[in-house]
Amino acid sequence: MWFGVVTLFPDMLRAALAEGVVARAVRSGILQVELFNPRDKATDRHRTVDDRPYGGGPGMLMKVEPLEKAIVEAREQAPDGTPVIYLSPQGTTMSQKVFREAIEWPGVILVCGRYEGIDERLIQRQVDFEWSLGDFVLSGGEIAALAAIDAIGRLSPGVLGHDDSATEDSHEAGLLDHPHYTRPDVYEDMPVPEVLKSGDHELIRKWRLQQRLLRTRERRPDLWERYELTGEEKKLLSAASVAEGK
Ligand code: 9D3
Repeated sequence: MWFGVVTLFPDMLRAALAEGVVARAVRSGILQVELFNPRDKATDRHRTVDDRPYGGGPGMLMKVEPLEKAIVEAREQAPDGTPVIYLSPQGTTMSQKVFREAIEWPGVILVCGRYEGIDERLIQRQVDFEWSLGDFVLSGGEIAALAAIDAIGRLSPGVLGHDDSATEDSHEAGLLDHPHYTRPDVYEDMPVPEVLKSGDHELIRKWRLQQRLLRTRERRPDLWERYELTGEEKKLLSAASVAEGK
């Protein structure tokens, strides 16, 4: 998978991509990340990359010409058919579903905005999709681009150790993860649930599944609404209510 990132802060991406499972995949060549800085395309003495908004108001926009030149250079180097994504608060919220579609693409060009954003005509001319990280305010698109590279990268074949650790991820199943425990057996008076030490793998599987169902119902009504319960899962939930005396 090929990633091109258009950013005024390439060092932010270099730093984040220097460590972890995705970094290893970049070093081994499974993933490729190329950085394109609009500042390198600025032609004036101060290498200006911002400009004032028509209509006034506080804040600046990214200057059009250097930004478009950087996007065009990324397009030229990208594999044919690579879409351009603008990271923006107005975009589709990123999700495992969005990323599952993206791994079918030959690559992605991620355009990071700074200041108040980019000129609407550049979106019309150059952008195929807009993606958001969620409903909160960031200072720019770099952190969102890193989130996309990490999430898409780890879905790419060969990036994770064993083949299906990505499809076993909790969000793939539509349920949250169960709780996890490691040593010591008793920590600050808090014991590990007995079932996890029973050695009964079927009982452990059932307990974990039950925990995932209870946590999803409690914490994520949005996921719960869409979730289709199997017969076994209905049984595990009613068993939990009985245990609670409800
Ligand atoms: C005047 C209102 N603006 C600032 C409070 C709106 C605004 C402009 C630019 C808000 C954020 C940004 C920069 N954000 C991003 O580039 C961004 C982002 C985000 O802020 N939240 C969630 N996902 C993303 S993806 C890119």
